Amino acid sequence: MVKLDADQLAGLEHDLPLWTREADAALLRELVFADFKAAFAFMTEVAAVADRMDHHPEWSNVYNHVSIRLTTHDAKGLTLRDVALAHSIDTAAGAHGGK
Ligand code: H2B
Repeated sequence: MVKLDADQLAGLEHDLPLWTREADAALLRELVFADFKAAFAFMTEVAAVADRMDHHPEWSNVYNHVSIRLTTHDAKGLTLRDVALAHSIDTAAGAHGGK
């Protein structure tokens, strides 16, 4: 897996506006749901997608709040796998009322 180049990194702002970036290392998103059940349903859906992709988020959950960090461990930075997973997460978040 190849790390994103400077142009690709710059394009993320437009492509994934709900995510912030830790330099070339990671994408970050904080989500809030109606309650714990909604947050966990979201996480369950993302877990299935992530496992199919063999690409897994770093995340934590406190009640209705989910913090997510995406990075590619093998590449020691951001790759297109993180971008693909971020898009899937945005879709799942929308479906579960995450803000
Ligand atoms: N997830 C992430 N985020 N980065 C990786 O490099 C990675 C992964 N590698 N999930 C996969 C699993 C690897 O460990 C297995 C053996 O394919």
